[in-house]
Amino acid sequence: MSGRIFARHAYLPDGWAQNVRLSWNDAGDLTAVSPDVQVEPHEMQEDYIVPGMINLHSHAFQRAMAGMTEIAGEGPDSFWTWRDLMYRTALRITPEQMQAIAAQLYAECLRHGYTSVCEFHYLHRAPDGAFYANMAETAERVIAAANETGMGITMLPVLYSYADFGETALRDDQRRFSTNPEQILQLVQQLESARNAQVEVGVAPHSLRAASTTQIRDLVAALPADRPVHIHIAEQQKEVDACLAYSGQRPVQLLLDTQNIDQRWCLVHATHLDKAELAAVAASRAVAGICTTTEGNLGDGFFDLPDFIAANGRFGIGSDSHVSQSPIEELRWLEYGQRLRLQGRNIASQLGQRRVGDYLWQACLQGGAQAAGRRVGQLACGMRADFLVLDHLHPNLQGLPATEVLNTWIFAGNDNLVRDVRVGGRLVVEHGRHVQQASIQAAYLDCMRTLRSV
Ligand code: NGQ
Ligand code: ZN
Repeated sequence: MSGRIFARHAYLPDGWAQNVRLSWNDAGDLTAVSPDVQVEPHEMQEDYIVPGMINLHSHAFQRAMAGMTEIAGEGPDSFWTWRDLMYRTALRITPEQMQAIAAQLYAECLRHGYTSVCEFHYLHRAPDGAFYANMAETAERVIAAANETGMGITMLPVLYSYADFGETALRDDQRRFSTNPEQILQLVQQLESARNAQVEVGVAPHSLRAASTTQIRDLVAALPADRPVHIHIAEQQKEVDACLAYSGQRPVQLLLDTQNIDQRWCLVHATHLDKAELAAVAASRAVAGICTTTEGNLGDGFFDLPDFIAANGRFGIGSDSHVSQSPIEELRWLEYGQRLRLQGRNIASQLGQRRVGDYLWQACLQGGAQAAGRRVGQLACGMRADFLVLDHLHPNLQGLPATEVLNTWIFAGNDNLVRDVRVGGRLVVEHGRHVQQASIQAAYLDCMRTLRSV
């Protein structure tokens, strides 16, 4: 439904503007963004409106195990021991559960300020390793959850053919992920009819471990040119070592050498980069997909944010394994990780933007929008009407100059300051609650009861 709203302060591409009217059409696209206008009688009015954030990396099913792997095992725990536990969960999820978990997750993400997600989806097959009668069954379930909750989505069917470098055969517990490039292209084809202003479809070779460089080249070459391509890269030191042993090159080096890396690419994690790789990724205009809370949870290491910013690198944030559903926590950790690592302060900033919160929100909107391949991330004509109304009555925000709003929201306190959320103009969160919260939560709890009972 078309609509409009008046904001005393709205965060536009150039920063805060005053007395802004936002208008959108039936399709959910902004048709006018006009600053310095007079409020009209009976017009809907708000204090602070900001663009919704893009969550550029998600494995929705992992929401069901968040918090369940924080128990020390017999030997030293690591990313790899966590992965074994994650595979156990992955083997049990039914398509119905997939949808219930994704809907709960997306409703939570919306409530915290994400309005788009890039879903790195690899649970394609049934638990016995056979495809479902409908090959796109699980991908369609995730898209249905996005549509149900109002979340904008970029569905990325994942190419997963091998267990490790050198085309090692898949492990038995990876059987649900098994795909080749032809199958991924078939999935993309099948999902074509789901595409609209809310739904885009790209692809994701899982990693250089799980897909060969030839496969990746073939897949990307066969994909329509404007579609996003995401890949996990250099998340763990062990992966870097294995890549060196296999190819003589580090993962990012190998990727840059064998693929045409440009702005359609999102390099997820990109944690372990040497200086040359960092400069090359920045120059490629690809987006680095940083998932701070998951990277912290899994003990990955630090992304070299200051050098990447200095090289004009593009980046965004993702909640990945969903130990957090809040962009605020993601950004706070992103900055605090750097402060702890470097024993300094106010790291994420640039000459033109000294305010860390503003710099991070803006940079991640741009990087996230590019990674999503959708018209999102800014309040401007022709873009999706995806925005957040912040709670101006909260003591942290009441009477606050707009210039302090993002820093205060991101760095002070823990209350959720997102009051209302609109995606494509549609009201999906009102007074802090998702409009379908009760039914979404009931289905999720039902699903969790079943999952926990086994
Ligand atoms: C994933 N997650 O695909 O869910 C991965 C683990 C892997 C993260 N990298 C599996 N955080 O990398 O092999
Ligand atoms: Zn991931």
